[in-house]
Amino acid sequence: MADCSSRSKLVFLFMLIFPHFSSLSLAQDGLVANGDFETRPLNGFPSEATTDGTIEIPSWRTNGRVELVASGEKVGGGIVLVVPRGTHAVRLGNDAEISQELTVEKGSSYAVTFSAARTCAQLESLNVSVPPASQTVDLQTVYNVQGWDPYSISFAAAEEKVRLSFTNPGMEDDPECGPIIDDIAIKKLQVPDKPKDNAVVNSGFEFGPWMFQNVSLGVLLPTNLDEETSPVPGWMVESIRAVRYIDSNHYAVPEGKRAVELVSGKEGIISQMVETKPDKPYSLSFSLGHANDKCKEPLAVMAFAADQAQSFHYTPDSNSTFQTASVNFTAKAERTRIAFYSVYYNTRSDDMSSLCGPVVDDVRVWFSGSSRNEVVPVLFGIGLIFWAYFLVLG
Ligand SMILES: *[C@@H]1O[C@H](CO)[C@@H](O)[C@H](O)[C@H]1NC(C)=O
Ligand SMILES: *[C@@H]1O[C@H](CO)[C@@H](O)[C@H](O)[C@H]1NC(C)=O
Ligand SMILES: *[C@@H]1O[C@H](CO)[C@@H](O)[C@H](O)[C@H]1NC(C)=O
Ligand SMILES: *[C@@H]1O[C@H](CO)[C@@H](O)[C@H](O)[C@H]1NC(C)=O
Ligand SMILES: [Ca+2]
Repeated sequence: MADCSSRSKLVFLFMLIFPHFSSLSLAQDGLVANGDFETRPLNGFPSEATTDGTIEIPSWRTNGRVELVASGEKVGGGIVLVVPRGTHAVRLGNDAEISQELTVEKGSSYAVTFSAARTCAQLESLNVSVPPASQTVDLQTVYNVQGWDPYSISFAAAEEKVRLSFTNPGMEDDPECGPIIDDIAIKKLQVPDKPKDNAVVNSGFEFGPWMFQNVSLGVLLPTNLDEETSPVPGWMVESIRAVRYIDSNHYAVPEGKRAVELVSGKEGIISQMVETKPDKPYSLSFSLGHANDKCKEPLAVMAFAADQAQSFHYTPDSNSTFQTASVNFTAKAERTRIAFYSVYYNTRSDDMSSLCGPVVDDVRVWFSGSSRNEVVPVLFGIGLIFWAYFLVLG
């Protein structure tokens, strides 16, 4: 009897604790479960050829032709598969999908970082979705001579449990074609404070997606027109091609630990809508730098603020990797668009094919009118209050 009741107490306790357990196991920043596809399936990796049966990929749900591939493997046309990191990755055939459920904080925004490579077809793309949101990431442009790149997209968590899925929407003739993905990581995005003396949010690009310490390729930010959910809060990528988010571990960064490198010429535009007062004078300033990635000069950016557009060539002082540039403008509305693109299409001087470009960081917009007009009425007001005070006392 005593045994039985203590057991039911235990079960009851367990039931009390368990819901807490599940809400506690929030997705941590970094790789998702088996996000690098290096966890050995129960019946071995396909390359070990121990069985003919279908291979389950631990922690992932699959649909359609999803294959675990190993580095050095070849596909139809003799193309050697590129595996971003480690030994294994997955390849998605036509319409194939992999997905994983994540426990997240409802209402928060998250960035998803993943590495992707296209195989044989030119027009490969990936549909990354966290319902109800989805985004198609174009893999046509190979930004890097290594043949793969990390990308980041973001989503706002509508529920506590969300399903992150990657689909190949392609319909290629060759079933052996289809994108390869690897290193899937997540990071909860913090909302940057609004600085008092600067209208630009996340002005130094310090808030952004997960970056792997030992990956030197930065993270590409593809088209993102939704300023509310951006992997780099506050900033939008308005163009069809990407800009690169870079870190100070591997690149020269003008301020802090992060910045953006404009790698897509006029087709890679990063922008922000900043709060302004109509008809008031403002200044926009920013750091224009070289990423120290063997990018072949000349480097130049076009900077936009309201109706002003001005290009700046990178000509730093001898010892510096960046300089400061500024544009004066008059705001026309409550919100003013500031934007940057690279004037040139640059490549690295060592491999002549990896895309690179000027670095932008530390972007500031401030009211530049004479402050006297603002201060005098305030002082005058304070004076009046003093007068009234003495009059009442007297
Ligand atoms: C991407 O996938 C999601 C979920 O599978 C789907 O709802 C959405 O329509 C797809 N988007 C595109 C552009 O194919
Ligand atoms: C990157 O670092 C992790 C741990 O810090 C290590 O397990 C992994 O092998 C490294 N990858 C490469 C390509 O160096
Ligand atoms: C550049 O750096 C060197 C060594 O750090 C220093 O001696 C030199 O004065 C610097 N030149 C300028 C123009 O700052
Ligand atoms: C911008 O305006 C300020 C005065 O508000 C002036 O000192 C500065 O030289 C101007 N800068 C440019 C680049 O015109
Ligand atoms: Ca920075």
